[in-house]
Amino acid sequence: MMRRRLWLDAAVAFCGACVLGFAAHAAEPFKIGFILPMTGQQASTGKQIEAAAKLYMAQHGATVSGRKIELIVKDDGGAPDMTKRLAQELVVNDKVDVIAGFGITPAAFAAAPIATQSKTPMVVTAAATSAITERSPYIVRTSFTLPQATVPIADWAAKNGIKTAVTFVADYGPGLDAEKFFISQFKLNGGKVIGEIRTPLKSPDFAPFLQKVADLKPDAVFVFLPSGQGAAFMKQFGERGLDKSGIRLIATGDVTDDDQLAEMGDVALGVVTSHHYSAAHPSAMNKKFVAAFEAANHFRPNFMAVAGYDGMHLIYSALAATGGKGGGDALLAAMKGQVFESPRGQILIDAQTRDIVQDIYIRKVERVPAMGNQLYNVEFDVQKAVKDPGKAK
Ligand code: VNL
Repeated sequence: MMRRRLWLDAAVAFCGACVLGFAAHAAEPFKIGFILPMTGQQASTGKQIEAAAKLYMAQHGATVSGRKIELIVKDDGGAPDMTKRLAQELVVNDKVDVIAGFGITPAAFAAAPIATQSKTPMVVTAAATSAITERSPYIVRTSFTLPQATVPIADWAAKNGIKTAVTFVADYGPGLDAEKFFISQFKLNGGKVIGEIRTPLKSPDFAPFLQKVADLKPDAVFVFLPSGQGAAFMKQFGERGLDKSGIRLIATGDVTDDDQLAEMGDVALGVVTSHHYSAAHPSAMNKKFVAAFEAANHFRPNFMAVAGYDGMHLIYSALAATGGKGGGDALLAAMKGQVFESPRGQILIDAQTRDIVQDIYIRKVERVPAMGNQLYNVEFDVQKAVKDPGKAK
């Protein structure tokens, strides 16, 4: 009896040490450093992604495998020098386990060398130039690529009586990707591109460029502009009477962005776009996501929000796969090849390219009586499991 007591006491004492040791380990938080444009021209992208990351944490808890999750959000104002400095500070001073966000391509490019040098996984939840994932072996993307979103609308256009087109893109990485892949796919389908227009990224005045479109009289104008510029574009398109000119407007879904679509008004009706996410995507998971997001934020989630939400999922499940230990290389290995259901549909992180493989939908802007008679991108066709065509070259 006595001996058993002793053993028991010893076991309890030993286990107590165990728990203490574990507690010390568990007390160390797992830090995720988001770098986002919270101010400036791309501020809506920062607002959407931050809101989505917080929603994910509220729904899934702030602890993974005994590690407390700490979210740090830094504002780079969309300025790449600032992005680089913040990435350095987050890695060196804050000792974050993952960096994430990156609202525009130049910001993602600026942070890539820091990810490589420090072996820190870098989850890109916005920027969408194809080449980004090639800038560091530590980059993983949950947003999309412009070639991926563009090829399906070039197919749709050619099959729907559009024979001539003018391209109209923001003059930097993603716009040049959209232009290149629209032209090659549209030509492959027998179409003819009769004009190529590029608009400045910073504070563009679309009027002179729209005049050029009117003069060229194509069957359609294909547009890519980054999230946040769609409403201004659509307003000027309408003011110049282009919506009644017989020139069809087609675009990637960045233009009929859910963040601004409700305010665009009737000028947006009937615009056909291709993209990976619509707030009106009719899955059960998306309906729950949109309802929870709107209840928490009082605005509609857009494609940036979904990429932020899925970026958090990717990080949570990678951390769980390492049993809470983390570590740059182990996390990265656990992110590669992940397949999961997103509010947009099923997605895959391609283990070879670390880029996202996803369905691309063809959608048309309509008023939806069942959703408060508001404007939505209503999906009517899909290309399944589209890999980034930019990687094939
Ligand atoms: C980019 C691409 C930015 C698509 C976007 O919105 C967008 C980019 C800010 O790669 O810079 O819709």
